Amino acid sequence: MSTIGAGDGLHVEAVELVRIRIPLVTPFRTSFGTQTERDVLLLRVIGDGVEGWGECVAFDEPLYSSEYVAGAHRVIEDHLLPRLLAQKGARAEDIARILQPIKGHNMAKAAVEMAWLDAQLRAEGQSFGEYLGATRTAVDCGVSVGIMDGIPRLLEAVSAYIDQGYRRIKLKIEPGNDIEPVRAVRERFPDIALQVDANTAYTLADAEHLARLDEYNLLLIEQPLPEELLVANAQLSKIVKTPICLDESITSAAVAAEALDIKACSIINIKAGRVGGYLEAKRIHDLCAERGIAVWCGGMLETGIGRAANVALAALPNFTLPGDTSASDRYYRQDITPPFVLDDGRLPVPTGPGIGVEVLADVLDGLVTSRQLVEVSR
Ligand code: OSB
Ligand code: MG
Repeated sequence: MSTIGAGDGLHVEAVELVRIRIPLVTPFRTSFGTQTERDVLLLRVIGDGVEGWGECVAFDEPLYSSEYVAGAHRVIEDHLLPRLLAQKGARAEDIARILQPIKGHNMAKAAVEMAWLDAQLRAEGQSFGEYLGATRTAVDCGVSVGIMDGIPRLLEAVSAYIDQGYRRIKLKIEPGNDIEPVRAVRERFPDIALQVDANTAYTLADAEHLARLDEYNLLLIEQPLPEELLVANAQLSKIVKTPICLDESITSAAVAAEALDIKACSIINIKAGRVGGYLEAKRIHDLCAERGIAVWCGGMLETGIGRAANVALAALPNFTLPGDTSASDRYYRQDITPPFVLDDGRLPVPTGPGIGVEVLADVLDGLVTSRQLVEVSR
């Protein structure tokens, strides 16, 4: 291993891996499964008189992508931290390069980079938003609505979110639960900003069926096809008029550039976890801004830790569509940070150093399922 960036970064004394179990306020059903709680891996980096937090967005099962929380935990412990801690004093900006020999595991890498970046920015007194280049003090918020048992319940849920002020509604769809729910929501709410997310549940053979969504004036169709199939998305967008937005498929700025080159999509959902960190997320934002492609900030049912960073990212200028950056109470009765509260359909961008929110130790303690301290030898 080479010695990169030795000396000018954070002097880490210890890293704690904290696992928590936190129940969702309501089950969240997508085309890939139903979530009723989150098993979240948090990283706490301690050094230079500060502590930094990172949140890993991987779920307990590899259903959204191939990563899952126990695997992320292992790869962080066995492969990522040893490489990173061998480079004394790495800066957050060096981490992607240091970890580049490790294939894949973007969510694990993103969690590590986030913790280092939070600690580094706290030590330097700068907020995530300021560091990333935020140009807004609050961000427009949408909400992702799971697949419901029947149209009446769906309309009730959508109506409640609209009453709370959400500026855009996203409906999760799957084969057999697509045209009818969209038609019902559009009929009841003719003017709302509405979009759908299939989480890879269709094939190109469904193109004509998906084209039936064109009459409902949707902002976009998110990830209709399997994640690896960029060319198929390009073909689909010739048949379906509604813009195709990619989520799962976009795993890096390089993949984003290729997807745009072949017109696989015309909008991108950016999730820092999926692309290996907030720095790569910013690169995708910048690339899309140059090419005139709108982006929006996705979500992975984050706690207040990940939410704080997401809201900062969503404050960058080319995040022109409302994000899945919903208020804390859409997910959790009691979050592990002070809650993010919707104000006129927006969330405020934290201004304090680092992610700008503090973890509520008492709440955290009540949710912990395991803690593991990795001490750094000097
Ligand atoms: O595909 O965007 C997705 C939640 C979990 C996994 C994948 C997705 C989602 C959401 C909700 O749609 C995002 C959120 O509100 O955090
Ligand atoms: Mg999605």
